[in-house]
Amino acid sequence: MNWKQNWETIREYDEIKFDFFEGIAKISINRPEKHNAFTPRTVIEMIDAMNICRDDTNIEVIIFTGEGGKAFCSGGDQSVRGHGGYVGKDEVPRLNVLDLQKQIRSIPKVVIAAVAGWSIGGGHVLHVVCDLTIAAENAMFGQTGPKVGSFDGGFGASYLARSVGQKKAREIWFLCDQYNAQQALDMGLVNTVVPLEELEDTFIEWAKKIQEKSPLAIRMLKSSLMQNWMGKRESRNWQGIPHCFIIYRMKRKKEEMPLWKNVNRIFLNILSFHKSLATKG
Ligand code: 2NE
Repeated sequence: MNWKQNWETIREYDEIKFDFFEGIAKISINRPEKHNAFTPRTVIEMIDAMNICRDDTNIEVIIFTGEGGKAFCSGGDQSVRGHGGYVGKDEVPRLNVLDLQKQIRSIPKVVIAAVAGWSIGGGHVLHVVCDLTIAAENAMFGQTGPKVGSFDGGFGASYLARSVGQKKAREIWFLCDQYNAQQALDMGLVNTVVPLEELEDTFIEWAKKIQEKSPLAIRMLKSSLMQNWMGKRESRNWQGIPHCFIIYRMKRKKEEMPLWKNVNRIFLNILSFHKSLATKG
């Protein structure tokens, strides 16, 4: 499967592609010969690309995908599993895929998984933690961890259960069955299913719809939806730090979209009203 748009390379990597098109960044695992299984290097590269996405104000929406059209990602590369875990070329046994998952959850921009072919094991968890999933008709989903003596007890279990319910999540993990795109749609695992040749058009169309909206409203909503899912203590951290920072920034640097200036002003007025009540009380 070749991409149709004229994507411009943001940075060259060994195991991923990192491209840009009209405000959209595309992070694509580039190991089609292994169904895009990830090694420690792949994860390091994806984390680096995500850091760039966070800081670059030209990047508004992020797409996670895989090269080749036959796999989104088949999880951890089993051929580099050693005694201490997954071992990279630097011989350090670690994978750090949880760091990447946390980054996807916390980045204040929408992350869309565009899934063609296999989304399996740790590759399945990657799409689960993305904000939205667009599946091509050839997509196949499932967990395989228990078959290879592995599991994801973090987002891979708890957030999956939030998405599809406890019974279904247990079925997915305990039976290690595979589900096609329609089954995934029926259980609420993905947002939509499209023909493979329409996958890129669809994720660009969805990204454009998001780009038209207030970035402040979108980032606040992403953060709020996360809090609905997190424990109270963790949630307070999320609520306080990024929101205060955003408001500070908005005060200093006027929001670029004129339409939303008023929304920000109203929001700040409400905050100062609450503050004045607290002072009076
Ligand atoms: C994905 C699946 C079901 C596809 O099957 P099929 O028959 O369409 O393809 P095939 O022939 O199995 O795969 C094509 C090539 O890709 C390699 C295969 O070994 C094969 O290579 P060659 O024989 O042609 O040289 N390949 C595929 N997946 C790979 C992988 N994960 N690591 C290394 N090489 C891989 C089928 O390929 C499959 O079941 N793959 C294994 C899925 C798996 O077990 N993933 C790891 C789960 S654990 C995990 O990801 C994890 C975790 O549990 C916790 C934390 C972090 C990660």
